[in-house]
Amino acid sequence: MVAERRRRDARTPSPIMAKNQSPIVAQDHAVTIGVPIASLSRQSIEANHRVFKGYQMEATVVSTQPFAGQKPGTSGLRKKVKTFQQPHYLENFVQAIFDTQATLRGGTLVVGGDGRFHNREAIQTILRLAAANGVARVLVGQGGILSTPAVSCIIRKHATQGGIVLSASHNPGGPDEDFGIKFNVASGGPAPESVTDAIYQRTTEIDRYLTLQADALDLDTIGDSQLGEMRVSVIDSVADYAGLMESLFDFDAIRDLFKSASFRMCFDAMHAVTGPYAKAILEDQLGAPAGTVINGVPLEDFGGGHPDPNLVHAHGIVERTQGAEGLDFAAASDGDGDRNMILGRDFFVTPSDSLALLAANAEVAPGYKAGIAGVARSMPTSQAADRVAEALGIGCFETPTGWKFFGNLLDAGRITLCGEESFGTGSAHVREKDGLWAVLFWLNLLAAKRQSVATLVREHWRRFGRNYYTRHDYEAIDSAAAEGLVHHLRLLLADLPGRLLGDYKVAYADDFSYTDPVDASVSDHQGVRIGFEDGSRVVMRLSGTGTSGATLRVYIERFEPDPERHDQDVQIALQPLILIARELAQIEARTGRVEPDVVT
Ligand code: VG1
Ligand code: CO
Repeated sequence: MVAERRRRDARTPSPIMAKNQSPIVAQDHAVTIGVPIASLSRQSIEANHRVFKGYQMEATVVSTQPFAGQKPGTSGLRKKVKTFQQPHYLENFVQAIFDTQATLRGGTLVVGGDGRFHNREAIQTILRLAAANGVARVLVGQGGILSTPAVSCIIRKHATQGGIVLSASHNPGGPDEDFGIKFNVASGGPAPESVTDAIYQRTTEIDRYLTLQADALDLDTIGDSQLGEMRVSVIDSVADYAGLMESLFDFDAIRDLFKSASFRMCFDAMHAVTGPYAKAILEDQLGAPAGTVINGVPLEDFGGGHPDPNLVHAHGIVERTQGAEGLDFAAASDGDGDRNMILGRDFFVTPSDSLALLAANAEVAPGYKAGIAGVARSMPTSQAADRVAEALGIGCFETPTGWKFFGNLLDAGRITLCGEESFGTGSAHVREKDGLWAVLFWLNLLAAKRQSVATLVREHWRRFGRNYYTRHDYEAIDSAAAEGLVHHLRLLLADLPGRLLGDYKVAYADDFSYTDPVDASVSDHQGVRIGFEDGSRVVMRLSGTGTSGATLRVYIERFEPDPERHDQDVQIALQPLILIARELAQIEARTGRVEPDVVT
C-alpha cells in the first residue's frame, strides 16, 4: 500500500495543471480570495464547490464541523495516523492556521516533514488548502522531506511568513502509529502559546475550509510548478541547512579529525529524517568514511523502531561504543532531526551536561568565537549549565518544557545557547533544537581539543562539579490516575518546605509558573518541583507529546562537587531521591507501576 501510494505520487506530476483544468464556475456564488470569514454568506459557506472567480483554478468551500481535541501540546498536534486520516481532520487544523495567521495570505510558507507514513498525503492536502487560501508560494522539501531544524533554517533564510512541519518527532510511525503537525512562525520557531491557543480556538468553531480540486503535485523533482495562483517550489532538502552548518563550524578541523586513523565514529539516523542530512554533511562534505551514517534512508515506519535517540531505543550504537574496540564517538538523532544523543567510548553524555559543556567551550566553533550572550534550559533540565553561566558571568534562564519558550530569549539576543534534558540542544542559529548541529559542535570540540569524550566531560565536572541526573518515564498510564497523581502532589506542596524527606531537607516546593522576561506572558502549571537545601531536585510532570494514555516524567538531580565522587553509577547515586519521588507521588499505588518504562 505504501509503495503504491508512492508510485501514484510520482506518476502524477501536474506542473501546469492550472492550464489543463477547466474550472467549475458557479457564478452566482463567486467569492474572492481575501474576503474576511464573517463576510462569506451562510449560503456560500455551506455550499460545496463554490468558486473563487478570476483565478485559473477554482477554490472550493467545503463545509465541516469541529473535531474535539485539536489542541497542540508541547510540540504541535500529535495523534494516531488513523485520527489524521479522518476526512476533514487535517483540513480543519490547517484551515485554522490560515484563518488565524493573516500574513500567510500573499506570503510564503515552508512545508516538509520527517517522511513518516502519511507525510506525502498530508503535504498534498496542505498544498491545496494553501493555494485556496491565497498563499503566494510554498517551499517544499524534495520528496516531502525537511527536518525540523531545516524548516527553521529555511524560514529564516528565505524570510518566509511561516512553516509547517509534519512530524510526531520521536514517536513511532506507520499506519497504526503517530502523526503530527506543527506550525512555525516567521522567526523560524515553534508557534508561541498565543498562536497555538488562537489556532486551537479556531478549530473549536470551524465550519468550512477552502481547498482546490487538484491532482497530486510531483514532490520528487526539484523545480517550480503552479497550483492555481500559487507557486510551488520543490527545493533541495539539505542545501540551505548544510550551508548554515558550514558557516558555524570549523569544517577543516573536522576533516582533519576524520583523516586521523585513530578517530572512528558512527551516526545513527534511525531511519528517520537526518539520514540525507548526515550523509551529505558528514560523509560528502567532511570526508567521514562511507558507512559512518547508519540507518540513513528515511522509512515511513522508521524500520519499525522508535526514532528516539536514547540509551533504550538507540542501544545499537551504545553497544558499538563499548569495550576497548569501541568507537571514539557516536551520535543519533530522532524522527524529525531536532534531538541528539552523544556517546564516547564507554561513555554517555547526559544532555544536560552536553549543554553545559558546549556553553563552557563555545569559542572553539567559529560561529561562537565571540562568546555567548547567555544560556537557557528547560526547568527539568539539570542545573549544570547554570554553573557555567555563573563562571562566565552571562545570563541564565529557566523556561518551561518545550522549545517555544526559548524563542523570545533568542530573538531578544538574551541567550545564544539553550537546551533540554530530553536530548535537545540548540542555539540562535535557528529557532528549533538541532540534532546534527549538536553533533557537529561536538566534532568541532573533539577536533580542537583532541581529547576523548570521557576526558572532556570528566574535566568539565572537575572544574564545575557534577550534576548527577536521570529521568524516569512511566508511559501509557491511565490518564485519570495520572491526573490524580499530579493533583495529589499539588495538594502536598504547601506543607513540604522545611520538611525532612530521608536525608534531604525541602527548601521549596511549587508548581512551576513562568513569566517570560521579554513579553511578560505567564505560563502556569509547568511541572511540580521540589528543591532541597543541597541543590538536589525532584521534578514531576505529565508529557504533552504522547498519544496514548498519559506519560509521567520524573526528573531527579543531585549536585556533587567532590571529584573523588564523580564516578558513581548514576542510578545508585540518585537512589535515595528516586525513592523519595516514588513515595511522595505514590507512583506504584496510583499507576500500578513498580518500575519506569524508560530510564535515561
Ligand atoms: C518532550 C520533551 C520536551 C521536548 C518535546 C518535543 O515533551 O520532554 O523537552 O521539547 O518532547 O520534542 P513532553 O511534553 O512529552 O515531555 V520533539 O523532538 O518531540 O519535538
Ligand atoms: Co524531535
